[in-house]
Amino acid sequence: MQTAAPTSDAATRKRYYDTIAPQSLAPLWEVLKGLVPPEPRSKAVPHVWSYSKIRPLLLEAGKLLTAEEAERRVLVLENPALPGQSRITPSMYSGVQLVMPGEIAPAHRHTASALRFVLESDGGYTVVAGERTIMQRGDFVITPNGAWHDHGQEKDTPLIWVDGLDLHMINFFETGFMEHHNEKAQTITKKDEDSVARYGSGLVPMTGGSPFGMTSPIFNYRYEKSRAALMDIVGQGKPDAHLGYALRYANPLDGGWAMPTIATWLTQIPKGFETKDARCTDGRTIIVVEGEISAEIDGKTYRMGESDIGVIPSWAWSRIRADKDAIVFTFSDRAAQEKLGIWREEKR
Ligand code: 1HN
Repeated sequence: MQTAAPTSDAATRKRYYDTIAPQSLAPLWEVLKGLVPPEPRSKAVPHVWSYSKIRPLLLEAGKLLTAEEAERRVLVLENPALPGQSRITPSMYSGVQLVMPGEIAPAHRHTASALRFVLESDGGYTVVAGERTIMQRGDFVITPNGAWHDHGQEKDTPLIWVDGLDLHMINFFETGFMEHHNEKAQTITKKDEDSVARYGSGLVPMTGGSPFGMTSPIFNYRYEKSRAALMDIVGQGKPDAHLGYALRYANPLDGGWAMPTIATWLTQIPKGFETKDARCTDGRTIIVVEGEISAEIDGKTYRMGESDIGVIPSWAWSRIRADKDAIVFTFSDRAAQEKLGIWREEKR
């Protein structure tokens, strides 16, 4: 077969590109390789934030402005490769939020779904769609898309948690709406633990659908319960080679992920155990709840202790060794990727 000779030189092509540009036209062949890479090349980099560094800086912000002034008093966890974009990974927002004693973070609602993973709380609460839940360390709390939510602290200690939001997915699709409530705190219309009674005991209502569409009707997955379940399976059979002992948070109505876009799970890794190398297309944020781990991400080792937060970008090889018995909470954009049929993983 004969190979076709180039038919034009670079200067001629450049003149052609200049001709078509004013018509809002561009040559695909100049950009095709970048548009369709052979495998994911994340714009994010691995990173670990030490809670002992975050905490005093966050408390300093507590003296700088009120939760009401700020609307949400949060230090954004910015991926070092994506400064100024409020992204921990390209698709996910994350930050560390502080509510000071006596404060209320005012009620609002938006299209983005949010999760809270509680780091410090003595009596802090959030109200979601008229139901109040007291938050404790390790609780995984959901604000479903479109649900009114306000947070408060009536005790005299700071209330601190990690936020994870799908807002870059929402903004990518240009589907975001936001509204402020006309009251600082929404009216509580439900009994405490109403959702737990209806959905959280292996029973669900005989009639009616989910109050939150595709999001779990349980909006506080209490650490006390999750930890007890996890610890009950520890030592029963071998840990998963790539995860350790792992349980995922599930929507009791359909068994799927608790949130439509964000996947969440909890793992226990026994001291001395090291997971095997794996990589997957979801960008993951990990929070050490208990113990100490060494996370090896793309060949670099990061030591992490309690409340430290780490990010593992899409398609980065990683493995975790527990230096002390460890419990790790993870959230990622896997739930959205699975719905689109594009999630992939590779294991060694
Ligand atoms: C939000 O609503 C909260 O409700 C926290 O606590 C962080 C970041 C961006 C947009 C909305 C909250 C947020 C947020």
